[in-house]
Amino acid sequence: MKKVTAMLVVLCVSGFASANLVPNGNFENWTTGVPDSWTIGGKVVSGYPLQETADVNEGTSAAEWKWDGNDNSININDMSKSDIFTLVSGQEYILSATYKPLAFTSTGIGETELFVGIVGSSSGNYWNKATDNLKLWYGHDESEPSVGDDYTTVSLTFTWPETSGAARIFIFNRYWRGARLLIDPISVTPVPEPVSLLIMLAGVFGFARRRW
Ligand SMILES: [Ca+2]
Repeated sequence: MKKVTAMLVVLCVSGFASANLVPNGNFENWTTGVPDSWTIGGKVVSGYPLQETADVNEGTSAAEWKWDGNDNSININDMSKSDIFTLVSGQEYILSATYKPLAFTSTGIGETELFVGIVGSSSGNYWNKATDNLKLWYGHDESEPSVGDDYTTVSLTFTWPETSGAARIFIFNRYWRGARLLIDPISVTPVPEPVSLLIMLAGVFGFARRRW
């Protein structure tokens, strides 16, 4: 019984921790070659992202992205973005992205960066300062993964500073031309408070006592 209870706790905690709020953030669902719940825009090359089913990090699909220019001068609302999800004011979250560089073309401009960030409904047309520094790939002169490396996860913890409501993930390219990478997945997960974790665990133990 102890073994079963321990298994239940592990399952429950891991299930809670993996509750990704980003719609189709794991890129598992596609319709006619387009990832569900994503609007593709900005300098993404026509036809991308592609569904990748052989080289995946989790599940059965990843998304292969390619850019042909710099998104710096483009209105953020025209860039690639997820469908909306809800964030709660004052709640702590983890923003995470797992990616794998496939190709790189130096622009000679200097640092090459791909950003993943969040924009809320009350923030208007600007990058949210709480999450704007999740850079997927800096380029050759940084100690970041480069072509040939396996999937790498980068993440940051933030507290949502805006009013509770709708938010979107934006993917933003800066100084990054002709480069390709796989992303699988992008996630936003709430950080469980110790109290709610204890209540959850107590519920699991109570359930185990009744059942066995
Ligand atoms: Ca996936």
